[in-house]
Amino acid sequence: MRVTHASLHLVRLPLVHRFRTSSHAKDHLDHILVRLTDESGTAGWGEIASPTDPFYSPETVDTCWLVAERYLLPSLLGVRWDDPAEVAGLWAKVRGHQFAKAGVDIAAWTLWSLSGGVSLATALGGVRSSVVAGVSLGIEPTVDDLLAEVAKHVDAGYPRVKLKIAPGWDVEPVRAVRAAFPQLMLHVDANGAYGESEDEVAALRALDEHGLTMIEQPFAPRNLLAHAALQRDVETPVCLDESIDTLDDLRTAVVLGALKVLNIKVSRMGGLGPAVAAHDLAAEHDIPVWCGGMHEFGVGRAANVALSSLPGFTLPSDVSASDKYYERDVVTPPISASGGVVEVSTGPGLGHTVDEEFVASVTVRSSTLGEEP
Ligand code: OSB
Ligand code: MG
Repeated sequence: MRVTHASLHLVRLPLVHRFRTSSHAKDHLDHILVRLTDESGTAGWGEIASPTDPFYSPETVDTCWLVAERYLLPSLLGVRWDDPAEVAGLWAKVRGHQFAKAGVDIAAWTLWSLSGGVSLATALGGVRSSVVAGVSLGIEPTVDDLLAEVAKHVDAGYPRVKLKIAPGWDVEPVRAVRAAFPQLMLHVDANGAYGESEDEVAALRALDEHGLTMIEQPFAPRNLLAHAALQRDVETPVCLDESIDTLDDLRTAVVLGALKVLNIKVSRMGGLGPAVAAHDLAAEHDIPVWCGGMHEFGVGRAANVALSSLPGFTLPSDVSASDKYYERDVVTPPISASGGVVEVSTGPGLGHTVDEEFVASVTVRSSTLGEEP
């Protein structure tokens, strides 16, 4: 396979519901869609799902654009490769920039699976025909607003709810949601907002009595020692998200006892190949995994569903239906859920078609490289 032409499309979609985490709030998203074309004219799409600002990771939409245009696409264009697992090796010299790498890597996987007539899920080693989805709920203005949001998604059939927490918005909302939904599979995600002060650690420990499935990323990304210390003190599994960008991070975290559950994000790991490798490594250590999301548009969302069909993804993934976030998605059909379950597409490639006319209508900026096929 040889990619001869590539384009980047900065696409803006409004969110149907404002989303607040411990660090910031947003009401629309700008993601970069990546289109790779081979000699035959077949096109594969990927998505760079970086947030605009460097609050989740050091990357931003602008750094992703720069790195993709200046380093990643030039290292891929015109080069022959047989397997998309090789593609990440083409930019091995580029340190970090996982989100930018992931978007180009996804496009290479979709192009390859589409050309070969197999589904992306099959290409990745998926075994499930459907995956269980959970929802991630932001910080709401009041506990009553949060209870209404939880009720809406439980009524829609989602079996697992994750709540964003931050110091000052933790024990009280969790207690209220637990009281109203005693059986719900519930977990919390702090996006690294907690420090190691006595009060903040006490609040995290106090969550232990609410039967949570996990406490996700309470401390700063590089602070593996604090996660290990908390895990020694609580029964609730500690889950890592922002701490794990590479397989080496995961090996270190395992040795330290800093996690019992792993959130695998395609974006954070730098692509589908590295995400599958993280899944395999976690399985060797009996660590259950689930697929986290970055509010992906349909391209990245379909890739997340495909990845979630691998055997180690035994916990519900953040692969809720497109309509939780967007009125109109960039793919047809959009990703849909029924009773909290998403079907894994069996069609070639993503199994969803990019609606190029709609994409063009919501594109803010674009750029092309290589010869037109
Ligand atoms: O930590 O999982 C996170 C969104 C933006 C930044 C960080 C996170 C999230 C989510 C989104 O929780 C979950 C989803 O895409 O459904
Ligand atoms: Mg998280």
